[in-house]
Amino acid sequence: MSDGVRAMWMRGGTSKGGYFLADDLPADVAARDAFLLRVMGSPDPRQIDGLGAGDPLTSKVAVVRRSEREGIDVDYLFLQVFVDQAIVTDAQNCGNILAGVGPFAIERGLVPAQDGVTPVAIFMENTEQVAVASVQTPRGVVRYDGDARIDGVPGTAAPVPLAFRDTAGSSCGALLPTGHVTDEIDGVACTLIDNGMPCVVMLAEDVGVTGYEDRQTLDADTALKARIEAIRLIVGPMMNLGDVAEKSVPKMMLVAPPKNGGTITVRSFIPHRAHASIGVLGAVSVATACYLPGSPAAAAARFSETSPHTVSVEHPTGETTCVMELDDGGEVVGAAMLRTARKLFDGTVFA
Ligand code: NQM
Repeated sequence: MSDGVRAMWMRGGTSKGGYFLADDLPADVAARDAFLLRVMGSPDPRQIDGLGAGDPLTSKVAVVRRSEREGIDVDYLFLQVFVDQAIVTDAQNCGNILAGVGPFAIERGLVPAQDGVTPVAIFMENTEQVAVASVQTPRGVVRYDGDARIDGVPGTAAPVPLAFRDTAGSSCGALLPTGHVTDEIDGVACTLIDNGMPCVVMLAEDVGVTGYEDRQTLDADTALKARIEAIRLIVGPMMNLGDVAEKSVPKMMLVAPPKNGGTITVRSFIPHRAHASIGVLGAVSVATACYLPGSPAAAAARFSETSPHTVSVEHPTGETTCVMELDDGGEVVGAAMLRTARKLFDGTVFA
């Protein structure tokens, strides 16, 4: 396709990508994916011929449409465009890119802005679940600047709180798809969990690292990567995800006790690159694992006595706070997170 397509580029949380109206993209999935590969410049480790920036965290797409569902404003389909393979997948959701969906939907006229804060109810097509984003709209205009700070992003911006409910089993059919809190895989105690994002949670020390390494060190550790990829390939079918060789899930989460006053430390692989921080729903899934007695995450977690429902997840560039909602039986039923988003450009992209 040589004709341009209307697109908005946005930072959503600690990720970045293209936001499209569904009607502006080819309806045929193969044509859409071919177009998006060209736009991002994939496959190529540098994505030099596109906008992708050579990192899975900046090679992301949101496809948004007005919703016809009761009580829902917009439907959001997340697409991960692989960097060095010609793959576009809808097999995972993304809570960071989600942070830009509300502002984008208002800017495109899909949701009327209120004076103050506009709640946007978003149906996440990948996992068929709902999130509510609260977008700052003083005098009916989306506001991007503000005082909210999230680690992994320089400076401050307008807050975009995200609320999730009932995300358990988003892709795996159950919070614990094997029915166990812990499964031993290749000699490593793992929790196979899905509270919005399929994740494999294990103690970092069980795979020979501390859990406090930086992203570059982890990315250079080919022996570690081979070890956790072997575990990932085994657990794919156990998590009802099938053969995951060419899928971006499950995410691999190496946990350790907190070092900076948080609840837990996480180094995540998504799945072949170390994450610069942590994914939103990935953090919610790890936070949920902290409440499962006997799990590796529970062993590493140090809960605050005064705020037992707050899980501060320490990651390579700071921390992410999840505010968890538990029922009377101590089960996690909801979570909220603070994100920010910023419009970077609005225009026409060519493939
Ligand atoms: O877990 C990266 C990100 C994500 C996903 C990834 C995310 C989430 O940081 O909800 O946000 O896990 O591939 O954007």
